[in-house]
Amino acid sequence: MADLHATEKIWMNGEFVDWKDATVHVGVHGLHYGSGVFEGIRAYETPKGTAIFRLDDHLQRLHDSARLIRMTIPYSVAELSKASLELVAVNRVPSCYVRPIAFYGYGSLGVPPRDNPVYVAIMCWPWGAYLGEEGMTRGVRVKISSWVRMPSNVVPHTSKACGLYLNSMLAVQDAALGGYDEAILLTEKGYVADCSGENVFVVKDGVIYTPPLETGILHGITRQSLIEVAGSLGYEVKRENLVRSDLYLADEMFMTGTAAEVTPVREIDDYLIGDPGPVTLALQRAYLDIVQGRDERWEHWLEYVTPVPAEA
Ligand code: PPE
Repeated sequence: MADLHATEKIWMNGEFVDWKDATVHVGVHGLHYGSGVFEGIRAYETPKGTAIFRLDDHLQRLHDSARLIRMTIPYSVAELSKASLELVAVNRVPSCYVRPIAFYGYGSLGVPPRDNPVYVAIMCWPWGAYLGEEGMTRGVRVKISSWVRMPSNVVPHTSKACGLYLNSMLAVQDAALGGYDEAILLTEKGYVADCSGENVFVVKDGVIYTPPLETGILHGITRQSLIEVAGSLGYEVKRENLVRSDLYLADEMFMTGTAAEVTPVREIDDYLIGDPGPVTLALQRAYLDIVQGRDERWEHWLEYVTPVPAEA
C-alpha cells in the first residue's frame, strides 16, 4: 500500500490547484455516506514517453459506476481524459497512479442527495508495487475472509463506489492482523468473488480460470486485458464459478488489478501453492511489456502524455 507522496497539482472541478489546496468541507455528503465513485489508473514510463494504460476505459467505468448510483458526473469522458493527461504532464512524474474521484459535495445532509453538487477531482502520485516488490517476485500469502462480498442486490458491486470499500477494508484489515498480505472474499453462496482490491485467477492442468462477472465482482480492466492477452498467447481461459477447494488445489494462482498488476499468490489459507509458476510468469511478463510500451500489438491501450516544457 502506498503513502501519499505529494505531487505539485491536483485537478479539481475543472482547474489545477496546488496539492495542499485540494480540500473540501467536513459537511460534504460523500464523506458522511460514502456517496462517491472512483477509479485507479496507472501511467507508465515507456520508450516513447509516459503513457496511461486504458485511460478511456477507466473513465467510462467511472461514468458507469456513477450511473449505477444515479449520480451525474458534470465532465465527459473526453474532458476527464484530457485533464488526466495534462495532470500527469504538469506534475512531471514519469510513472504514477492516477485517481479520479467524483462525489456528492457540500449542500445538504440527510441520506438522499438534494442540492449537493458533484465534485470531481483527479490526483496522481508515484505508487510502487501494491503488495511489495517481494510479492511481485515470490508471490503473496492470502486468506479467505470471514467477511462476505456484498451481494449485487445489496449494492451494485460492479460500481466502483466509495462506500463499498468498507467491505474490502474490513476484509484486508482482518487478513493483515492474521499476518497475511491480502484477503479473498467469497459470495454468500460460497463462490470466490474477488480480493479487497484485485480479481482472482487460478491455473489448473494448463487451463486458466477466473470467476464470471455474474458473481457480482468488479469488472476489472486488468482482468479483462489479461483474458485477451492470455487468449492471444494460446491459453484457454474459462470464466467459471470457483469454490475454496479450487484455490487450495490450484497449480498456480495470481491476482490482477491496476495497483497490483499481476501478483502471484504463493499461499492461500496456509495451503502452499509455491513459487510463481510458468503461466503466471508468462502473463506477468506479457502485462508489464504491454503497459511499459514494449509490445506494439497492444499499443492501442496506451494514451501518451504530451510533456510540458520545463519552466525557464
Ligand atoms: N476488485 C476490486 C474490489 C478492486 O478494487 C479492483 C481495483 C479490482 C478488482 C481490479 O480492477 P482493475 O484495477 O480494473 O483491474 N482496485 C484498485 C485498488 C486500489 C486501492 O487500494 O485504492 C486498483 O487496483 O486501482
